[in-house]
Amino acid sequence: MKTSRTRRLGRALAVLTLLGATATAAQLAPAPASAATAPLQSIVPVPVSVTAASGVTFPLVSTTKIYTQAASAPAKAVGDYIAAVLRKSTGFALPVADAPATLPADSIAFLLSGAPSSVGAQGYQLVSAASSLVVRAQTADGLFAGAQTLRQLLPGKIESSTVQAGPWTIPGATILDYPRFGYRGAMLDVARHFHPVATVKRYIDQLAQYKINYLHLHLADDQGWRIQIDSWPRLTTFGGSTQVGGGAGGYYTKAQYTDLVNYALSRHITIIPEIDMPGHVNAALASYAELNCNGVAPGLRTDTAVGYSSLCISKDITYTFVADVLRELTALTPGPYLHIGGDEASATSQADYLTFMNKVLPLVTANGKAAIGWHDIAKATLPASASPQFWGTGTSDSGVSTAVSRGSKVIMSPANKAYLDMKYNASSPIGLSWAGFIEVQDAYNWNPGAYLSGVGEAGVRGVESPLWTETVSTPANIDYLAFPRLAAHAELGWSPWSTHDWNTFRVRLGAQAPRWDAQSIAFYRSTQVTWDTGGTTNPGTCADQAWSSAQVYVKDNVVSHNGHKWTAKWWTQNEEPGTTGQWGVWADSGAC
Ligand code: TNX
Repeated sequence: MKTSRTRRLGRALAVLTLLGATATAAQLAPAPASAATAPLQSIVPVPVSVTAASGVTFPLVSTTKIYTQAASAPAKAVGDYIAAVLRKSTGFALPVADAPATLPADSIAFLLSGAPSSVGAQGYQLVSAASSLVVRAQTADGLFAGAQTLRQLLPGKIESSTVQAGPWTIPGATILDYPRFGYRGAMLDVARHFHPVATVKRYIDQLAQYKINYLHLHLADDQGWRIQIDSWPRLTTFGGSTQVGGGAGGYYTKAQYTDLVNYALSRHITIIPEIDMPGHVNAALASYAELNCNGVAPGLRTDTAVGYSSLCISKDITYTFVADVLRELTALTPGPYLHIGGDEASATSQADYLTFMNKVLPLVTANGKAAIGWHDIAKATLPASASPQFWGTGTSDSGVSTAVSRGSKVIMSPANKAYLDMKYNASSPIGLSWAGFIEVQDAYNWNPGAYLSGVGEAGVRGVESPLWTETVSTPANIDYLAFPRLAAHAELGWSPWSTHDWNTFRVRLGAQAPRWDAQSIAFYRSTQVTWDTGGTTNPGTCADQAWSSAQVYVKDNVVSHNGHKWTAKWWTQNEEPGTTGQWGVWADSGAC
């Protein structure tokens, strides 16, 4: 392979750039040789800055203690949470206690003091040194984000639910980190196929690992109504009794839903309930004849057609119904948002749609909540507190840009980038394809802050990954469509755009595989990514020519090629071992 000096220099400079503006020389220090991908180079979403402390490690050992900010219940909860994660696989006791003034040896601490102000309300600083690992933040949200990074600094088997052999070594480093957008969401459609509480909790745990802080639940659609509403009980007892394909459906009682809300909050995730209206309402129309303009209830539907149902815009009872539902939802919702749907209302005339939204948007505000709606709601004149959620496949929408010019912020879910229910390719066993196929690189390669015309970074509230469930009925189905694309979206929502780089992202993504395997996440093993095996040996033996031109190698990866063993000195792609020169990226360690 021809490798001119200029090309190699260019590549070296590219590496420095992709490590981000705040990268330091220490970041380029050799990483520990044992792991498949060095932990400091495998964090998703990539932190704002990572500075390695050369030659320093923090060992997690049987005598390690976890200390949290004295007298802070939220900080203690973060300590208890991470202790529970780490105890399972290490078997260590890991007691959690209030932090003393001076930390003893072998401490992990979560402190609400001393963080640089740049961490803001959701960020953190993590310093791992020989005898302590200290996370500092201004809020428990920030401490929790730091705890997620801490998990990723340990080998993937830390995620195992059974005791594994150590050693559990964390590289010495200083990490400074805070999010690009305050809103990082995922949406789960529990209407098309009902997903029970345990499945949603499992998803919440998965989301939390990637610093996602909102879970939007699509609670009602044509095929089912999934949340108990006391003033309209048949919505669930009848309207919740089926789902796509004709299965039994189901719904959350208020107690179950509250349990979910609280579980999410314990993972620093706020649930946003969505009732889709005025379209997507067949389950409600089937449950109550009086909600229909003709007074006749249609039958329940289990097909996947859209755009045929509408609330009756001219009837007063429609607004009694909506007010009741929003009032009861508000009582279940500690978070700031209610989602009112508003998409694909093809059975509602344009004039009726505007009449409806002009009556319903103020009802949301009257409940003390801010409205979110699919971006179709921007056909109405929105209050600045309302957020349109963009789900189109183009890059402009005049309603959305007008709303932004009036002070609204957009949630970015472009269907051809962010929809988790799209197939990866033609052979994906589940998923839809109306917005196209979305491979991992497609899911990653777009800039939410510069995507829609007239909508700059400041007009964006954040990124959300919707998972519609027409074809999704099991936890394994969720895993397969969400992973790895959810991690790509999480990085778009959290990490500064200056760090955006597919070639480093795919390496960091590949390093998640042992974690997902340990958690039994049935992810899609895209061929665009080289998935780490989780072993402590590097790929390649002399019996097996392990070098592949299609692969990205990070520093210290060892491969065999042409009868020699080679160690990557640098980040490299397409650089054939054995091509030497001033900028060569492979060190020859001799014949096999
Ligand atoms: C469009 S996106 C819909 C949903 C479907 C989805 C399937 C949106 C706001 N509406 O009703 O489930 O496509 O991808």
